[in-house]
Amino acid sequence: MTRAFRFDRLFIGGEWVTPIDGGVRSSIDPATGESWGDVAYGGPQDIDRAVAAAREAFEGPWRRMSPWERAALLRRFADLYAASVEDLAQVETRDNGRAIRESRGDIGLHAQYYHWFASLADKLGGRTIPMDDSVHAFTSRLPVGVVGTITPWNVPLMAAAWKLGPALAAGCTVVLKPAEQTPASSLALAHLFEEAGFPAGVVNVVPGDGPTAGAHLVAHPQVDKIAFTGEGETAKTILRTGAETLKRFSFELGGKAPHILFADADLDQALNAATASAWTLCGQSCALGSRVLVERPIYDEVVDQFRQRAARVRVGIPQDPATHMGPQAHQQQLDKTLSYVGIGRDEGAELVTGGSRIERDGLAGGYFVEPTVFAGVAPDMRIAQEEIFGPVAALIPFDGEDEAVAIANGTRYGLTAGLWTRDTGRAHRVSQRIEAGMVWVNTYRYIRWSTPYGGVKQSGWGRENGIEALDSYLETRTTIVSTTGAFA
Ligand code: TXE
Repeated sequence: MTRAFRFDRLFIGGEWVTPIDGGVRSSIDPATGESWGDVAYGGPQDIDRAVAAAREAFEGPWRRMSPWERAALLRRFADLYAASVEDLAQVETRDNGRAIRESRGDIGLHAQYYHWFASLADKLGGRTIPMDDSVHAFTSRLPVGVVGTITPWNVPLMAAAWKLGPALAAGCTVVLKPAEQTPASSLALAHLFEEAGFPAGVVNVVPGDGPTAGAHLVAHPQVDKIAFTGEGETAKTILRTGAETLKRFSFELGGKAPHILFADADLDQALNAATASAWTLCGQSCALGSRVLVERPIYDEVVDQFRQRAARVRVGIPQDPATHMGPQAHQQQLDKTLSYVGIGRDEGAELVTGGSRIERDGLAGGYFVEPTVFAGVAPDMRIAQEEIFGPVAALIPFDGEDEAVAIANGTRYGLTAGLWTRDTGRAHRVSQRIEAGMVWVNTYRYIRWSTPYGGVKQSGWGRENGIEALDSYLETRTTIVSTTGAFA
């Protein structure tokens, strides 16, 4: 690592401060199960300080700054981010166990998210509304104010980029509370905001526990909006906590994505995507195709290919560039995944391969689990309905388009979906019928700064990325000016 980040302080009001009612505790390396360093976490009083700093910055220097100056700052930050990819990737991989080759690839894209939103910061105009001659009516777009961003442990830096980019471009200020399991990379991010020269208080980073620091941020009357990524049940708790202050919410809440393989697909490409999607990030991403729907004529071949390809996944220490798949990010997630393997067996699904913790030399202390494949999965089984968040593929057979669509839509989720076919008409027919915020055809998990991302049904509210992302960080004000001075 070339850059020395410090993790034992909170970043509030432009300063590195010791927690008032939090503390400092070990962060666990999921590859060893042991502490790798001390990280500060905040309590409610620290959240109060951070919100006060964000409010002051919002009312003062940030609001006074012209949009093109805000854009320039965001670009400076993005350049620093681009120059720090390796350092950030090392921190994230140490803290959440993602294979370094994946961290480098993913984090290598983030600077462009910030650049793209910077380019929108000075283009957020309103519109003129045609009326009669007696009034001039127009709208303005205004920042919602102080935003509390609550992020998960699977992709802390990506979740931060998706929220901070549009929030800062819109003119909001931010209190970022990363997940308690993986707080370090968000504190590294704070160093870059400091170095870029952002006014004090525009971005504050306070790691902390969900039910204390997180809940306090949600309830805070000086916070205008919560941008959250995490579990659906947590979102419902957040809604109840935030109801008293009627703040704005955006939610990105996971999925159980159908990845549909029709018999006429380019099978090699489809299998590359479907197997990568099963094991990327050790299965810990809401976008992954955890339900693989396979048309009956190719079902046996696909099951066999999954078995063979699972055997070729290199599970290992995440810092090793040769490693494909690291450990689960923390002990509870490992336990959750293993418990779902038991559930799948009890439900009568066929365990084709995997399903166990890996305890061979060098990996014994970590939270490693085998790439796992279930065949003969029925659409209503729990392993086909509930988000496991582990490297577990559920292979479900189907006959024809109608059944594929019915199975695809048969969960409470609706985040992403993929389908593979050489039939262009079918590609359009089926993709139009799928209940999901994002549908990929003959590709999978293509996500960029400019492509709106978010869920329907219980997968979320609102969109991240794309111009649409700005909507949830802006209010519309309508101004009506009389041209006559007469009250009519
Ligand atoms: O998520 P939580 P968990 C899914 C995945 C995983 C499961 C559990 O299936 O196995 O959720 O993960 C903060 N008020 N996803 O329990 O609890 C918490 O501190 C305010 C899907 O870790 O939702 C953290 O910062 N904040 C997902 C954040 O919420 C609270 C990503 C997420 O934690 C809070 C992660 C409260 N009362 C898990 N309670 C996705 N959509 O990608 C917790 N938090």
